[in-house]
Amino acid sequence: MEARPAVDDAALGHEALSVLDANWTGSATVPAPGLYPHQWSWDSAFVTIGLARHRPDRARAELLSLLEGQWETGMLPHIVFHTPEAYFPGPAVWRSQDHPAAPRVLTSGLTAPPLHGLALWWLYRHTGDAAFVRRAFPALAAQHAYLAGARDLGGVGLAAIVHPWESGMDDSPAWDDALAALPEIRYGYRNVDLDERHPDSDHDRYVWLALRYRNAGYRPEYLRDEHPFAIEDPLFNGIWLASCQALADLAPVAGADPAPHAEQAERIRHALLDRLWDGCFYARDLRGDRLVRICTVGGFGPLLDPGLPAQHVATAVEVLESARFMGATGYPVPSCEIRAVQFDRTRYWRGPSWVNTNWLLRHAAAVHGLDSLGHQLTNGTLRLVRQAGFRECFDPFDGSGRGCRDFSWSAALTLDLLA
Ligand code: 9WN
Repeated sequence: MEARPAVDDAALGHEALSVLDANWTGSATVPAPGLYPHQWSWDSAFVTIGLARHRPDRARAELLSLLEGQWETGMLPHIVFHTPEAYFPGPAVWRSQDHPAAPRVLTSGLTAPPLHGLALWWLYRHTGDAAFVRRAFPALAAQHAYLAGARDLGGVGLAAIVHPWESGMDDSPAWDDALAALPEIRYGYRNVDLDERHPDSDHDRYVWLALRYRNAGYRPEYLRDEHPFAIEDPLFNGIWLASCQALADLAPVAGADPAPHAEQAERIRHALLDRLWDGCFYARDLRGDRLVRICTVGGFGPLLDPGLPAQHVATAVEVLESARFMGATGYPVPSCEIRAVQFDRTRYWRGPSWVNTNWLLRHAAAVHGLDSLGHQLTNGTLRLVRQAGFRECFDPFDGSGRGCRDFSWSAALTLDLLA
């Protein structure tokens, strides 16, 4: 485990801001230098949240620059390519410029967890900037309308992800079976970028799925009728619900009607409980028509909902604090339950702890007044970054850093945790 000199709160905050300054390109914050040289959607929402108190101007600019990538359909893409920096899968894969609804800036054709409503709410809470709310609100309402229209593939009020990349938890074991059910694909090349990021994952199928969707013109009808990967994920939908509630709260500031946003949140809550709950929240594979019975950190996403019934909160928190998750590791929160055969403490979303999911759960703890859980999450996360730096993720047992260094959301959310 790497040893770092002891850092006090002020020094840690200062380091976090330096990382974010270094990762700021002049128009957006890249998730990490080198490895992720463009603007990623939910990363930007986390950066907005982290900068809200410290650099509100940059937080606003971050969100606006992401919104430049929004399609006329309302879809907010998972990557916006502001520069020609090499990255795979880049613009040549997505070909957004061929789509009539795409913006001028090049983007991917997939979306990402819709955290932006919550980020806007966070920014308003810390700045009171009503003019900015009025400016950004319509775009986020359109994003939600896109999800409710084009992505409710199960027809019950949840948004389906159509690619593992849309989940933000790319190689989570929750997608293994759905990926294994796809035809075997051999493009006959190895992609250096993807190999470095995920040495053992099934990249050919990832790329095949993306190309199928692109070749179908990114049409919602194709997603509904033909696309072979469609999953209702509790983290994606828990985040969406929180953002719907955020828009309901912000609607009066924006001069809009809160009712449709509050109703959307209700619909998501009922569907989460009806479709994804069975002792904890699981993902549902719409193509295999079954619950994916592996409990991952994503299963705690619905805790972001202040309206989640008390007995569901209590049961989910019991699982979270048990020896399946935080109760067994020295650090919060492993990305997959440790008793699962797929658990691997070294591989991205198959075991390691992440600052962003820790932060989301810490927010959820605050929403439900769970102070001791909130303190554990805050202190455990700060211990990770104090010891190992702003790494992409961390070994949940010994706290050592994994993935890339100087990772933006690790720095941004540390700023928030220190406040
Ligand atoms: C693919 C940028 C992104 C995050 C995701 C994380 C990882 C990319 C990858 O990096 O995804 O989009 O190469 O695996 O899983 O959550 O947004 O930081």
